[in-house]
Amino acid sequence: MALQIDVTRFKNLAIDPQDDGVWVVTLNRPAKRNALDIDTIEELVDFFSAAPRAGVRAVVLAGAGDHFCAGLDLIEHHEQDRSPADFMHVCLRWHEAFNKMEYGGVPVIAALQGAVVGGGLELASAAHIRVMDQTAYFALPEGQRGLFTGGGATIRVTDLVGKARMIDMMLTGRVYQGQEAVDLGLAQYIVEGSSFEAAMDLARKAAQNLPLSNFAICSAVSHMQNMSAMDAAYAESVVAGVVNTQPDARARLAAFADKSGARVRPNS
Ligand code: 1HE
Repeated sequence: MALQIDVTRFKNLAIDPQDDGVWVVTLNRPAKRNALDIDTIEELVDFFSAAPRAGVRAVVLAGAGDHFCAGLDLIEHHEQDRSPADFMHVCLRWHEAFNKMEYGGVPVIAALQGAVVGGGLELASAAHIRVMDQTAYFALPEGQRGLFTGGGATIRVTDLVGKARMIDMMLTGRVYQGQEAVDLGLAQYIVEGSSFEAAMDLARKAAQNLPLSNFAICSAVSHMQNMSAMDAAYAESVVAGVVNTQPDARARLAAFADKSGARVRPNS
């Protein structure tokens, strides 16, 4: 039986399950520009730990207000005057949350607007697809604040933009926006209107895939990046063995064979 997610237990996230299996998860502290305090991180761990076993077919991750996320809650960090060990444990909780997102097997589509900065960019980069609107901008201001990234940017943002750009962003606080951000790989889509509506369209499309296919796409690809090419090829064959023989795929294959299944065509 599927796990139940009690949406009323979330305070900093607004969680809205929709009929088609797409769940909208909204960072909901717009007055604080959705800065990530420790309670928000725990709620992300909670939701993304449960989602793969709760029948969630896809997630749209959004931020309330004009900004997606301002990163680490600098006020909380300042007030708590943490020890090195304390902050290491904070970072480990961030990694727990973001790894659950990236490796959980449920497609996560981030809808971006305004600031996607510091830990906000670390959060966005753990999503599988990023959609930005015309207001969205990306930066890593940690260097200017006397800080360093602790939520996985050294891995995920470097994967997206490459080592030289990553170091430049950190050293100089360089801001990327608009089409240039897409060209660099910080987002896959830029839209004229609402990034939320565009992310919903993509999520509904992904949710029509069989869950086991999506599980493989949204966990195996990331795991395989961590393996040697030899091991990744072996793991790929094992995953394909399971996914490509799933009984639920037979109807889709039959539709292709009897020519009722959709063909792949270029965009008109
Ligand atoms: C915050 C935060 C925050 C806003 N922590 N409270 N991140 C940063 O360095 C980004 C810091 N934030 C900003 O540069 C700006 O706030 C924004 C560009 C995001 C938005 O600007 P604006 O003019 O709309 O808002 P504001 O007036 O600066 O802030 C509004 C409120 O949000 C204000 O609180 P108020 O109670 O005085 O009204 C701000 O204090 C609050 N706020 N951002 C806490 N980040 C695991 S390591 C990760 C390392 C990092 O992420 S470093 C953080 C990088």
